[in-house]
Amino acid sequence: MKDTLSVDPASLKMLEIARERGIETAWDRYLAQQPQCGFGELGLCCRNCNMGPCRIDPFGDGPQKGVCGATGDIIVARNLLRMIAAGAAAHSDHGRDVVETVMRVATGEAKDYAIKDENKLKALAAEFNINTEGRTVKEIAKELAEAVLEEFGTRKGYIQTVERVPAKRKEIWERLGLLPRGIDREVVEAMHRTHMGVDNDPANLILHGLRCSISDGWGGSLLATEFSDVLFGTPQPVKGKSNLGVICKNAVNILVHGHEPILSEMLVAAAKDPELVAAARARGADGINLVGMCCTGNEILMRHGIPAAGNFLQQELAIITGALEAVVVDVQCIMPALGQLAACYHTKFISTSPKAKFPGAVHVPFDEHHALDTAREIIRLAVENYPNRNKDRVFIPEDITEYVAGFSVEAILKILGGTLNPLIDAIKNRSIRGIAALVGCNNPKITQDYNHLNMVKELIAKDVLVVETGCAAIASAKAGLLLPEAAELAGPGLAGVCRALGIPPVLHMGSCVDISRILVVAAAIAGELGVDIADLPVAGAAPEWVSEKAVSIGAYVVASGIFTVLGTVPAVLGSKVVTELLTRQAKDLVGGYFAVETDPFRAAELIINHIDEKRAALGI
Ligand code: SF4
Ligand code: MSK
Repeated sequence: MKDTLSVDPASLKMLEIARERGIETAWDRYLAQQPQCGFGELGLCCRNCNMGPCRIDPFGDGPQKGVCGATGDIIVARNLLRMIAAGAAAHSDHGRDVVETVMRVATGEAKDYAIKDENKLKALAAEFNINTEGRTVKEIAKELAEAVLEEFGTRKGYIQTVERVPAKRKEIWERLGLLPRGIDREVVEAMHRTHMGVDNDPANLILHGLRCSISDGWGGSLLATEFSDVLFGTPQPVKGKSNLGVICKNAVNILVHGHEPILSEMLVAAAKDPELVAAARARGADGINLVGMCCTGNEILMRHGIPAAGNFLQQELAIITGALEAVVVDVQCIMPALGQLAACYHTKFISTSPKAKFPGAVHVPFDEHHALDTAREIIRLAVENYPNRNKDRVFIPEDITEYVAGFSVEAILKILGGTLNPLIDAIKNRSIRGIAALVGCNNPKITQDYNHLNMVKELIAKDVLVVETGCAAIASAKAGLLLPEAAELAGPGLAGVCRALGIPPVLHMGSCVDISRILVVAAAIAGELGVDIADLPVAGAAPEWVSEKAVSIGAYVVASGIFTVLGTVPAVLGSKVVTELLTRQAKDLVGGYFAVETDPFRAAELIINHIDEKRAALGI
């Protein structure tokens, strides 16, 4: 659907305001980039050394080799591996930061944080063979954090958390040499292999890409999720509100954007500080209103029901409301355009991570040693900025939709009465036809939220339970699909299950790194049935994906045996060899494989056909 930029009414209103005020957004910059580089679109350009840049003519009339002799197949495979490595690095470095915070809690250096989920801490300790008997929580946390930090460069063969996969899956990975030997190691090796003159076999490059991605999905991301739960509590169902209408006309509005809950959790605490609330009131505001964006938004909505102002393409639109006193960011998916845009308003754009500085940002270094004090300082900057708001330039769309989020694995188990059996029975008796995981971003190449929402509606109407994370989940929140009442849109089987359990037909399972929660559920169902993950009536989709993290996610989901449909085209079509590998041969190798389908209705059909095939093979 190309005749409108978004199906989100709030976004459309804000785009109109942007147009009236002559403010550019990602959509304008996307248009200004047209036509985008055809070589880049096909993955056929290389600048991995200074004999280049080189490009391969896809029509066969021009050069077919780079200066070093690399063919299009080699270049496409190397570029894809580098994308996977970058995505895996982003997730896993996020994971490391959370584990390091747990370590600092254990050593008393991060006094503002505490271990909130001791049960999960102990369960993880048992997984890592750490004795918990007669030991304090801090002693256990310290030894566990040490053991887990070792996973990033482990020398013991392969990472511990791979043991969570069903035996059949592990055998496949063992046979293909895909067991990750260390989270950092696979990323480093990806960069080594793609250096000029190292790995020049497309299949060998792609196989390493799968291994590198597994080190993310079953390693760095999984650890990010588990340790966030240990520190901040494991999410349970929580109600909240979404879309740009959550920005309040009369409050000090602070938008928190990025990914790591280490910062956002402290901002949640600091925003309640009575002294700061009083300071806000003294300046004429009703109070302090913290709202989230993208995956930081997901982290705090999952644990606290903090409103989600929007998904990826709404970060600029939130500033254009003219009602944000501050945008506070840490890492990932933060457009560098925000600094210049914030300068058009009174909005302070505050960066906090030493890893992520931005033009036009005020940098307030955030570290775990003085977390709450720094969070207070940030909130104070926003409060003091409130009188600078130009009320004549405020436009806040009224769109607000309620949601229920917080479906961690533990929450799902609790709803089901402690075991997955009711879910498995519902799958067996076809009340639930299968499960589809829809994840990922928004992309200005397609109408915002259109692919997400249409896929979700098609799937639930056909009794497919949808689980979501990231910006996909926020799209559903804004459309009212995360409410139990959305069962009305589901097929009779799924609707019946939703009504019996009081759940929505679309379960919000968290942020990008929380796709590990989906993998854990899939592995547990496979384990219960005594089959491999690839045998399950389960599929994945990234209908509007953007980031390199999404490339790593797609790779580890496929490597885990799950068929995955991409809604925007990856830069691999310049290589028949790589395209065939990903869309056909991967099925024989790892069970999972990719399809690219930009039409959400056809994409849903592909998923339903796949689910039906798997059901038939299982005899259910
Ligand atoms: Fe060109 Fe080869 Fe250097 Fe890439 S590695 S820029 S293809 S010479
Ligand atoms: S924030 S990776 S735009 S989902 Fe996780 Fe959204 Fe995609 Fe970023």
